[in-house]
Amino acid sequence: MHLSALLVAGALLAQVPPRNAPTPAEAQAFTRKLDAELRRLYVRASTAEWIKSTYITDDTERNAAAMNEELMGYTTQAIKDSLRFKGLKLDPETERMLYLLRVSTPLPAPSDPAKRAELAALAAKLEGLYGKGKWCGQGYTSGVDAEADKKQCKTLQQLSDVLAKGGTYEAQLEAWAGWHETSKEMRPLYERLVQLSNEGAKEFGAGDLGELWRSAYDMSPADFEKETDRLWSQVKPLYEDLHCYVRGKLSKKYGPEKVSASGPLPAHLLGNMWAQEWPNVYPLVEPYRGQPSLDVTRKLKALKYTPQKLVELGENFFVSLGLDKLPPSFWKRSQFTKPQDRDVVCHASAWDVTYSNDLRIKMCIKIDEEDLITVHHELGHDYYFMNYYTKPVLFQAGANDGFHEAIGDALTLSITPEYLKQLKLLDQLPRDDKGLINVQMKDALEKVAFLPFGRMIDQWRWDVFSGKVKPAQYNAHWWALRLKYQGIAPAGGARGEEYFDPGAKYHIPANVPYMRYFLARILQFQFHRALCKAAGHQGPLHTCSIYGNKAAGAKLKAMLELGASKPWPDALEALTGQRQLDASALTEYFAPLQTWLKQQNQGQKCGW
Ligand code: X8Z
Ligand code: ZN
Repeated sequence: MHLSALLVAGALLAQVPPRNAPTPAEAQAFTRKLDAELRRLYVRASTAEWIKSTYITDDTERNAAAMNEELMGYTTQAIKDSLRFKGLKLDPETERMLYLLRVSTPLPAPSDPAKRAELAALAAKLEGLYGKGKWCGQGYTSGVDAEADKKQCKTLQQLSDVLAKGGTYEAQLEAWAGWHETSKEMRPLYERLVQLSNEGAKEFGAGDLGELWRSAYDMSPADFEKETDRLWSQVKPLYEDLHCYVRGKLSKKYGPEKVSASGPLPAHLLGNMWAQEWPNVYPLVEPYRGQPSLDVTRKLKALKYTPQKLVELGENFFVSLGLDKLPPSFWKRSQFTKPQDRDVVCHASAWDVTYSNDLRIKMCIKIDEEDLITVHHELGHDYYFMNYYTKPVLFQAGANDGFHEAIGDALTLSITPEYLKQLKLLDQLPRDDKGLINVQMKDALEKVAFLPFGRMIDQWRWDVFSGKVKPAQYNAHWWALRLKYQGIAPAGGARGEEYFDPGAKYHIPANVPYMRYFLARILQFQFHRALCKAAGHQGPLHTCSIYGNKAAGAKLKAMLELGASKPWPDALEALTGQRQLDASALTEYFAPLQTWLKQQNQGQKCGW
């Protein structure tokens, strides 16, 4: 045949698709069916998950694993089927659903049914181990009377209380070390989870699970990693200033032989099991004595706040912005307090169990300032759910997962001393610049101290999933990153590989990706700045409260309603006018404190 005739035939072939070639219409039909099937499976899985988390037994664990197994099997197959539509010109909605399908699960399963079942069982078991975790100490267990032993054993809450109160160096070390005993038995299970979920990730077309997780941000995995580094470098100087100042105070209290004036901070002395947020050391580091008290916890207790009342206070904030009240079912179905008669997962979470405004929170609420903040955080999730539940299930998610974590937190930035005084949770307002520095110090201990922790957790997992770090280096690498990012080290020298310290943090055994919290710590200030602008706020950012402002509420609602239907830069732009993540709102907010810290640290050799 003549060459030009061949070309013509080729061109004709290109125009007329082969009979079974996929079409855009088929892709649309595929996503419609996908939505219906996923909805059915999500509801079953999350119902079983709710029951398991509020009542941990072998039976509820097995039941939840079975439901997850089914969902995982369906997802793996659906992703494979969807590959038929790759390269086709699709409408944006269909295209986005197929994209979201691929990144919808943090735990991708291999298609081998036996491996899938094993992975589902492992995941349920690991979270259960964390939820049931107790430290029984040496000499605590009789081994005869299980009930009596249980009473002697200490829960995470009890051990955390020891750290929060900040007793002796030794008492805190004992509580810290005790909790870090509980995760030892997770190690072999976690190792297997890494193997199996990595196999799953490869079947999803990713190099490893870390890469799949980094694919969920509307940019390449490599670009996302660069973004997290860029953001960290924006806030690192502020963290180092805070670290330096706090170290000086700790060194003074415990002595330079226990806390060196130039080295890392001992991991057990920051008032928190993971040294992730430090507000509990506020009394130790308070910049100025003699200013009005900022002790909200004392007031909450004095005013006889109940868990229910704390949640109502949170709801009231959202309602003040013009958002709806929570549905009556929320109040019936939520778990606010720890049941006495059974093991539950106390780590706070928010749910829409049936993807239809079936909102709940699950917490073991304590009456203190920490949980006042956490209640707002969880309600932020529920208000996101409330505003997008009519969408296809794959769009029932945050613009990215960092957005979801940032909503409630952004509102807590409006919990100013003025707002607290209105609620009688503070007697007096800070009087002057000194009072302001006190307030900022307290905020920074929560928000700024968290940043390196938020950045490092998934660095560890990325390195584990990629194989860069082998099981024999799990613990060593964990502490290398804790040192690098947080400037924190375990007391008493290196922790060997007989420990599995990552497992002592909920999100590792529960397999919840963590970079979302790092993003959220930054995004919440970006949201706050935009909401304050919408509210017409004038003056420094740290003086703004959007409480009661309907214009700010309308802006927020417009973003919530999008769910995950658009790439996150679109959602960010709708609220802030910016298409990039930007930590400048955070540094702007803390500008007065940073200036003050620099003065205080003069002459010190900061860093570690
Ligand atoms: O896990 C949570 C929430 C549930 S999404 C309570 N947070 C992270 C943590 O506790 O480690 C909120 C702050 C960071
Ligand atoms: Zn959250």
